[in-house]
Amino acid sequence: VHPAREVIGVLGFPFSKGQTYDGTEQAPHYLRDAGIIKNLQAQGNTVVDHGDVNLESLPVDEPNTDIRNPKSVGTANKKLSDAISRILKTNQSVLTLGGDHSMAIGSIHGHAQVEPNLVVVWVDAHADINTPLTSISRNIHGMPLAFLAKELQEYMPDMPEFDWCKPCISVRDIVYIGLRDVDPSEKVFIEKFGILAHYMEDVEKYGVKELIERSLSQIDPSGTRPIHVSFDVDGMDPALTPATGTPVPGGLSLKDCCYLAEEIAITGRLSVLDIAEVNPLLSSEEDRNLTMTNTVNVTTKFYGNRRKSITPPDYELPRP
Ligand code: HAR
Ligand code: MN
Ligand code: MN
Ligand code: MN
Repeated sequence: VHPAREVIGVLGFPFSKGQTYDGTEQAPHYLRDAGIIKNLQAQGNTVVDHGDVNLESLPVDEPNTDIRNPKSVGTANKKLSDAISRILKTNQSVLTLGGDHSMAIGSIHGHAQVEPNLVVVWVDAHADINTPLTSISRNIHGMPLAFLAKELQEYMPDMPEFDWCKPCISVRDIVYIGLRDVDPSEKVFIEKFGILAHYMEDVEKYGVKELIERSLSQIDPSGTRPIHVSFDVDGMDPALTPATGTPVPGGLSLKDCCYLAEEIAITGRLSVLDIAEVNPLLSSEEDRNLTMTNTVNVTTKFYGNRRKSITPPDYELPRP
C-alpha cells in the first residue's frame, strides 16, 4: 500500500499564457490572501508553503499557426513538473495553485514521474483534450490531456517545446465530472477511446454521490491508486466562481463540490490537487471575493474539513 502523504506542500504557478486573458497569474497571490493556507492549518493539517514556481525569464514566442505561446507554456510547465516531482519525493502531497489549466501538463507529468500509477479526476465544464490540430481557440489550456495521454500521440503534431513531456497516463486513467461545453473534436476522442465522462446531465440524473462512487471504482476498482484531482473552478456554477475566463452556466453546486471533495479526502489517496482558472482580474471585487471564498472552502474539503465537523480528541465540557 501507498505511504500516506500527511504534509501538504503548497506550490503557486503564476501563469496565464495557456489562454488569452491576463489575471490567472495573480490567482496564487489572491488565494493565499483569502487564507487558503491558514484554513488548511486551522483544521489540523501541516502545511509547507513552497512559494511560487519562478517564471521570471519567459522566452519570447514565435507566431505559431497551430497553438498560442508554445515556448512559454512548454518552459513554464517543465519547471512545474520538476517542482512537483521534487516535493512529492519528500513525501508531501501537493496543492498546486494555478494558473490557467495548461498547468495540468506540468502538474500531472511531474506527479507521474513519482507515482506512475496515478489516476486523474478532471473536474471541469470543459474536456481539455483538444490537440493543436483540433483546437479552434489555439489556447493550450484547452489541450492538456492531449499532451499527457499515450493514446492521443498519433494525433499530436511534433512540438519541440514539449519534448520533455513524454505521455505518462492512459485515457483509461481519466474520469471527467461536470462537463457541459465539449467541442465536437473532443466528443470524438471521448467516444473513440471510451473515456469515462460524467456530464452535468449525469450529475442531475444520478446525483454526485452515485457518480463519485462509480467514478472511483471504475478507474480504480482496487481502491489503491494515488489520485490527481485537476479542479478547474469553471466546473462549479459561475454563480459561485464568476471570476474565471470561460464561465459556462449550469455547473456544479457548492454541495456537489463539497461532497465530491469530502469523498476524495476519505480515500486518503489524494496526492496532487490542482486549482485552475481562477482569474481575479475578470470580475467586480464582490465577485472576486465570492470566487475566492468558494474556492478556498471547497479546497479545504479535499483535506479533511467535513461539514459534519470533527470530534475533538480531548475536549473537556465545562461544568459550572
Ligand atoms: N474547448 C475550448 C478550447 O479548446 C474551450 C476551453 C476552455 N477553457 C477552459 N478549459 N477553461 O477548461 O479552447
Ligand atoms: Mn480546464
Ligand atoms: Mn505508489
Ligand atoms: Mn474549464
